[in-house]
Amino acid sequence: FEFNSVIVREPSLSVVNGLRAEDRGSPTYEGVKAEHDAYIEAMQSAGAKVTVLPPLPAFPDSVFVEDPALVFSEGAILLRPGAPTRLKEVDAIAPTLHDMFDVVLRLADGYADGGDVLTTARGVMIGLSARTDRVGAEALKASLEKLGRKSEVVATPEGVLHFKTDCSLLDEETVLTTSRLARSGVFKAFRQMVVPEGEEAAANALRVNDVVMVGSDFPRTIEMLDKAGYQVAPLKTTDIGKIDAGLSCMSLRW
Ligand code: CIR
Repeated sequence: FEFNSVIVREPSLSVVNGLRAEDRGSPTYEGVKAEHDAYIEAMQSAGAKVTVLPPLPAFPDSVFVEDPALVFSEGAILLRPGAPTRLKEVDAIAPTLHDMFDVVLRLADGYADGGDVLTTARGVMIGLSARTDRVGAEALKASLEKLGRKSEVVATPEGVLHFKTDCSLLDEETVLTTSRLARSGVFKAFRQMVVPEGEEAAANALRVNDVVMVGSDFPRTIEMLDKAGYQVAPLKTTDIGKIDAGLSCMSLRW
């Protein structure tokens, strides 16, 4: 969770057509843009240098820059997002990553979304989901090995978009998780804080340096983290939430 650098991409007007599992109404462009602007500011206040890429109107979900690539201080990996409308986002971000990293690997086969990948001090967790298949997860494991990172393939609860939809890292030994993901036992080696019932979407929080960014629609989670001594920065996620996104989705961090 210690990061110097962050990449984000401006939302395009087409973000209102972003993918969603269930229609709870479309976000507005202005709403997403305001949430994105506040996110950039929060990243800067947390001490990260933010590179802002231009909008891509042909890709409504391209503001969720976390999914087409994975980045580490030792190199980047271009992924293969599992949603057909998102696959070509990879080609759009590749030149930026080639400029910024000496080592850029490319996922060989299958499908994998960055939203399914949780990096912890104990290793990288790759969640299987509707977007990340077994072939993609194994190919990613091999790419991670080339970067000197060990990883394990784990399950994502049924019906949950991404592994990280339901969890985030709070510190080296602590994860914030939903109870459904905690029940699967994947976090046995960690201290777990479970989000209150009804605030499942708060589990996609984001620790950047000393700050834990949390959706401002989740007061009980904010209170729980605050009481536990974390420095919490509430950020509005109401509009991006309508297209199944949370705080980690909007950046690549290293
Ligand atoms: C999608 O379905 O791909 C987007 N509407 C939401 C992506 C969220 N990304 C993430 O959790 N990393």
